[in-house]
Amino acid sequence: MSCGLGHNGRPATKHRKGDVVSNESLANLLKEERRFAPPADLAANANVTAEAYEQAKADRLGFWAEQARRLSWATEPTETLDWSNPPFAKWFADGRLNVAYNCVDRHVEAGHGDRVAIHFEGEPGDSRAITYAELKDEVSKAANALTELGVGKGDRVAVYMPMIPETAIAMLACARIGAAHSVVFGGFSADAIAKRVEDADAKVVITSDGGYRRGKPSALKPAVDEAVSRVDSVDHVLVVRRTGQEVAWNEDRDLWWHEVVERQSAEHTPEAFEAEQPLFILYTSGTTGKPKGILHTSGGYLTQAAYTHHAVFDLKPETDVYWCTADVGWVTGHSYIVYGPLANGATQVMYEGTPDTPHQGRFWEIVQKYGVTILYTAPTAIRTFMKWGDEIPAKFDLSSLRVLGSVGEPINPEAWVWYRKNIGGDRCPIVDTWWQTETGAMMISPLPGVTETKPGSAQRALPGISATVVDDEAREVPDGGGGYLVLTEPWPSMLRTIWGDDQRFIDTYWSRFEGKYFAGDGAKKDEDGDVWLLGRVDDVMLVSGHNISTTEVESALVSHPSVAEAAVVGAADETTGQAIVAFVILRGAADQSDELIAELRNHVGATLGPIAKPKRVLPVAELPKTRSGKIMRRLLRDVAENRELGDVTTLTDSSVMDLIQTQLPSAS
Ligand code: 6R9
Repeated sequence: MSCGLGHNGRPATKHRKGDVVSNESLANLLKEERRFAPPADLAANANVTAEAYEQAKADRLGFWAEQARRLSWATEPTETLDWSNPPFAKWFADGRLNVAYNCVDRHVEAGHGDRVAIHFEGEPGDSRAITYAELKDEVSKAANALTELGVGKGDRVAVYMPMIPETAIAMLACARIGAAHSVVFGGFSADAIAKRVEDADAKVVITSDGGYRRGKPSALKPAVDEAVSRVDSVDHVLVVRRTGQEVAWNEDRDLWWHEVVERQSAEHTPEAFEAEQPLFILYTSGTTGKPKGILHTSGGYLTQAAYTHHAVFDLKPETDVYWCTADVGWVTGHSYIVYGPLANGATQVMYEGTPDTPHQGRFWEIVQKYGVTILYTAPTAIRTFMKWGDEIPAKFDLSSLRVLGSVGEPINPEAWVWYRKNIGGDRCPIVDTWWQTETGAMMISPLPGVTETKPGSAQRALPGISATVVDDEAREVPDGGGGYLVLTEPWPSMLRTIWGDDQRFIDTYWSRFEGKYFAGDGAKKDEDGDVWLLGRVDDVMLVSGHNISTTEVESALVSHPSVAEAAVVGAADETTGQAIVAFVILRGAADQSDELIAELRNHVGATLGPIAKPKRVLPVAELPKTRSGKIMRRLLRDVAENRELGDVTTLTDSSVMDLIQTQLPSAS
């Protein structure tokens, strides 16, 4: 029977971890027919209409030059893009601006000083509203404090913080004085901090005593103490008091934020820097080896962060209450908590804690309390809410919501539909936004007032962005084909390099397909030309010569009523090259029987075709995830192949792997 899979007619080619897979299109399996038109009232008043695509197509650089005018420049740029030395781009190179001024001061000058910038909600229930005028004072004081500590233009500052307003203030203070921040996820180990501080050669680390997680204070400073003891570059550690827990103190090095920052003047004149002034470094772990310090600069980055936040969320700063549930330590927090929303003068919610503290309705209670209108979260969270049950969000008033966003992984169609129905009241459009740390801002996404959406597809490159899908020989695939996602033109918020390693920047992103940026994701185009993301190419499975996407098999599993979450990997197999091994979290009531396992295998076979039927289905209680909620399939592959586990330092909770291993029948 035909199951929609291509076959290269040869035995399975060797497939090693990290290889770019084979010479055949990625599988194109899942059929999704549901469609949702944009709500008429939203479409009628949308910030961006279909015309934007036309305008950007006719004159891409002119389009971006126009978007750059959303910002306030001390010197307006006359050049848009300098691509004379690819892949090293310069955007708006002769323009000068101050990023913090754009995110804070200009809103106060425009008469919006009383508008709330941040509604902070602490996990224990404490809350704080910070207006733009107050934010300006706080950022100015922190900028003065950093200057006093000897930090200046071109220096690096590491930030290791919980989700509290001081984190955004610290980032903006760095931007204000031209220092680059390097935010390290609060929760990474001392070793991970040390590597990042050392690589960036940071002078100062900003941290806190701790933050609240799962109902108790969780310490942060001890990890910084240990990390800093191993590196030479750090002169000072500035410590915010959040939990009041006891901390070790080094008199020569440590300073309390409330002592040093609070006594500063709230006056600080922002200096204008060139558009290509480094704004931040953010490390991505990559699959192997040393973390890559992704470098972003100022003018182009802020232009695209602000434009996409305006266009994709249809933000109306006077009336919307926006909430992005990401951690600031992830790029999503940089672009869509700090820079995009604040550049646009948004009012937003910032929440410190976890979604199940003190109860599983916490997110919905927050939506109700603040009247959140735009919610941006991740598929991992949505699947968790599905697992907890429809009755939990149903207890809260979610009628204020009008746009829902998703980011971080492909969203399974079933999770998409659940999100729309149970959170969005069947009325809110969902924007599934594809982008990366490296792209700096959203690249592929529906527009809420324009696009007829399809569950599971990020659909179309945003205005001004050029993306496509190519085969192994860099040829664009026709509609209906699959292959590799590439970006074919430079974009304003693109990474400028890997910090300290230009060659690695070229090798990693620009060498696979000449003249194109290789994103590392598999993708397909449907018959309408819309893009579907299929997961990381490193994770693609090769079974008897067929390339099979992890995403599609996982989505098929999640579409079964007994499965809450699934992660599939290809494990070495003597007969088929790789065999599909599925790890599944069953829904509350589901009984873990041999019959159910057989039913799940058959369900995948029936949905996608027999070749995609998992060889093994292993029920587990948890899946290994990064702090941004991505499943770490390589660790599951290690389990499935009976290997010692690789690097677990970027896991949220490393005990998950012990749990999985002890639960499994011998994995041979
Ligand atoms: C923003 C962010 C980037 C990788 C990316 C892709 C996956 C993110 C996605 C998505 C499908 C989406 N990804 N958004 N896949 N649909 N809407 O997540 O950055 O942490 O660097 O990860 O995440 O695989 O290549 P980052």
